[in-house]
Amino acid sequence: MNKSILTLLLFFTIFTAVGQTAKETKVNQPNVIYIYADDLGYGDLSCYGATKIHTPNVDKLAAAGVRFTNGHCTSATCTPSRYALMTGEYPWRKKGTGILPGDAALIIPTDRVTLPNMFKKAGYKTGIVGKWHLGLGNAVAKDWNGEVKPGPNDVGFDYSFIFPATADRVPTVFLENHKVVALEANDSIAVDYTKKIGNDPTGKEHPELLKLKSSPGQGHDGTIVNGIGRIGYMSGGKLARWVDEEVSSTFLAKAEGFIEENKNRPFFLYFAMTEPHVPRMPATRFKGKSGLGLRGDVILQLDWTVGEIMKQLRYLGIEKNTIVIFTSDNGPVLDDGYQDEAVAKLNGHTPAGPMRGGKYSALEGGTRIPFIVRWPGEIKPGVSDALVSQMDLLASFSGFLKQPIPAGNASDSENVMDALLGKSNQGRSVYIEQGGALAIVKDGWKYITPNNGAPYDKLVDIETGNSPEPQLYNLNEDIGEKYNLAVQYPAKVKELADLLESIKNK
Ligand code: NG6
Ligand code: CA
Repeated sequence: MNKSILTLLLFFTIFTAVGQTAKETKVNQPNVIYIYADDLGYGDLSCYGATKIHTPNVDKLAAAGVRFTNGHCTSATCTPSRYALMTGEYPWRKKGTGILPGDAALIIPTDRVTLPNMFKKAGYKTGIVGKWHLGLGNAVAKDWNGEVKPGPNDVGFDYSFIFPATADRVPTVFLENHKVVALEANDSIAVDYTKKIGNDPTGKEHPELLKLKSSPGQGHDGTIVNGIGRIGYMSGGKLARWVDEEVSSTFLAKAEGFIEENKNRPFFLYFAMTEPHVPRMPATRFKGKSGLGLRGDVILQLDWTVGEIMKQLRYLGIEKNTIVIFTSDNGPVLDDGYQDEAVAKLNGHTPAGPMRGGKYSALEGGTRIPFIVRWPGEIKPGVSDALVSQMDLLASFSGFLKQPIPAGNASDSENVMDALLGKSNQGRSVYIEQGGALAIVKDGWKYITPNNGAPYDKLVDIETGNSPEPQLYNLNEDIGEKYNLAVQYPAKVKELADLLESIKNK
């Protein structure tokens, strides 16, 4: 064999080996897209039994993946659930993890293992597009006109395109990699949650200017932006303010941009949608389409958006190599502060499905939400009743990607990867749910700690699960938590109360 043939052979061998590694890496490092709905209930999707609304795109995800009937967020509101998703820790262990105002400081530690920095360490490109609601900067007082940090890019995201808090809270602007998008130099932004600033009319002073009226007694009467009263006050940044009807398509475009840019390497995308959180302001083409009012319309918008992402994955040829997880940050609510006819046009729809309670509640409707995992070729489609939590994604993917978690980090997160991939019916065995009160679930038994909070939240028309008496439910037989068995089973109550205490003190 002469020299040049040898060189050629050698080159060919190396080339093939490299090719194989690349392919192997792909199988071992699938892309992960985590789609997070905001306030979507267990019963809000047709694949979870809804008959008054049709969500064909999410249904397709479910039909091709595992649909969990016992999937959970940690908490019945947004910030704590997102805190747990990021850190792998129960949010109630840390003070200040309740619903944050739009000017709050960052509550995720920058020196700890997080879901995105774990992916990053494993070689992934990481991005977040959508609702953040975990605070920005080091303090409440901050300059919104420079780089607003620390923020998502300091806790593990290579790329971020977010809004700071909720769609109903100021500042109503997007930040891309910590900078307010489209901010003009001569129109600086200021934000205040204690008093009115600037000259913009507020909902309180000028209700006649509102295109969406706030519900009596539910605030939302601060600065008016785009005809909608917000929580909090802002001035300046006129060009930077979003138009609610365009928020969803803006997020979609940014998510698609991130996927396109990273299609050739493993990526993790946290796509935090704003639907169906208030204010519900769908794009024109979805208005009136659901027959259930604006809340139904934005669920159709959400479903369509999920379909667009799936279409892009197919188009790019990375569908098989991408795990898509779809879930929600807390249970459903109808009237959450605006007169948007969510109640009047409900038409028999049951947002929490068979569950009692909803957003803000320690009852199952608060934290049992849609949870779907899809990975074509790797996951056998089916329905699973394994108990899984969003908080478990950190330990599960760390195990899967062989990224050990240093002690003292993500200590409440459990590796339930086999359950997530539908290979096992065994999820976690014990779980703590956070409404106003804490509740603990084990072997289908649920104990809600006694407390003196109001049993019913009149403003949002939701049972909170609060009671001065201990509550014990057998979820296996009574998913609707109708029969309190605490008096019949005192030993069970004690066992669960003790277990809860020991987990709290761990
Ligand atoms: C509540 C708001 C509600 C919503 C919620 C946060 C009032 C009366 N209600 O305080 O409208 O913004 O906070 O929702 O202000 S979450 O999904 O982000 O947790
Ligand atoms: Ca929410």
